[in-house]
Amino acid sequence: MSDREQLAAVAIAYRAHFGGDPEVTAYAPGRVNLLGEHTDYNGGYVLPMALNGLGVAVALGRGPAPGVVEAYSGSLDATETRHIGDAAEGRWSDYLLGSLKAMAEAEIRETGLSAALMTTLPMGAGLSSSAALEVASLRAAAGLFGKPACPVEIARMARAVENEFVGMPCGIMDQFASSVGRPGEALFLNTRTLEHAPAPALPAHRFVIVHSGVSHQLTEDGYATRVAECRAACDALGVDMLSDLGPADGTRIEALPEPLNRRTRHVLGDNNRTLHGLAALRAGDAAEFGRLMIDSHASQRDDYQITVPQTDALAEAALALGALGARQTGGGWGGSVVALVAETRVDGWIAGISRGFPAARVLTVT
Ligand code: GAF
Repeated sequence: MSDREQLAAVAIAYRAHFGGDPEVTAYAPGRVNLLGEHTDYNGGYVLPMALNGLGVAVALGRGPAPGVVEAYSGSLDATETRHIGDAAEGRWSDYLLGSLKAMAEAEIRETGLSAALMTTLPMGAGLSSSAALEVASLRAAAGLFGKPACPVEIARMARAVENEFVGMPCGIMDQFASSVGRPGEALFLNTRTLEHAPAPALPAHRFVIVHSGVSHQLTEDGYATRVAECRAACDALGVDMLSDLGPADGTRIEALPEPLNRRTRHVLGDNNRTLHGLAALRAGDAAEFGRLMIDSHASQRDDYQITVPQTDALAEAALALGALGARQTGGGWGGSVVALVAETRVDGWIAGISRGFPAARVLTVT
């Protein structure tokens, strides 16, 4: 579905549920991350790409009552009624409530808000469905109340919603890619300075995204444990962020206790791979980019320990079927694998994956 079709669909869902037209609609895309996993909360580099046709649309109108946010998901056909004073409760409407409140708390207290959402992003696919919901909600609320909506500022606000309201200690990659990225174009981002630049596509090659069928849930413990391990490694090494470390620190890193040595090795390795990946994209070197993806998957599996047997098997089969590179993408513990495939081989490659992995689903080719 195009952005325009998703906006039309959410307006229809709003009308069907609330009985009138929305005052405003907004859309934000999901993302696939091509290189640089778990580097963002360590002040490192990332290389995500906002997705074409996979995202979240939000429709808003005033009412039903002061202080109330009535949230309707047209995708789930479910309603959740929330109050402005509510804390996060582990529900899908947390992302909506937190974002609307961040942009327009005073206005919600005065008039309340009716919100509908429609998503084409499967939850738990590692493609940033929550960031897209936050960014779309912030854009919609900014539009409704005539507030500024600078994309970098929206990304910062969305991350704050996730960190402070939802309670998920993520970095800024997902929200930045959703708010600032252009669908279909890779975006190189320095998460420490927020300097960013679009990266060129690889001629005659495509990225294919395959959902492994194992849905991850980042609010579970694993992600926060990795963030805490990185913090512990920083404390042990006397640095603010792992990206402060350089080649001269190799011996000190290897002397860290398990698993802090592995975690640090992964973060610094993926950080370097992201820089090299940018150079490979700029040079049009698909083979090199593929090698970096392969190394990144191995590092996620062996050092960061965030892959699952299904994504390991998919990444391996992807290569056996002729992909130049393949890796698990996103927060980890399942979700999607992204593979780099020569354009002429994409159809056969997809057929091979579909035969070998009935539980997997090809979500998009970009
Ligand atoms: C999740 C987080 F939300 C991101 O901030 C990032 O850390 C990613 O996992 C791993 O690279 O998507």
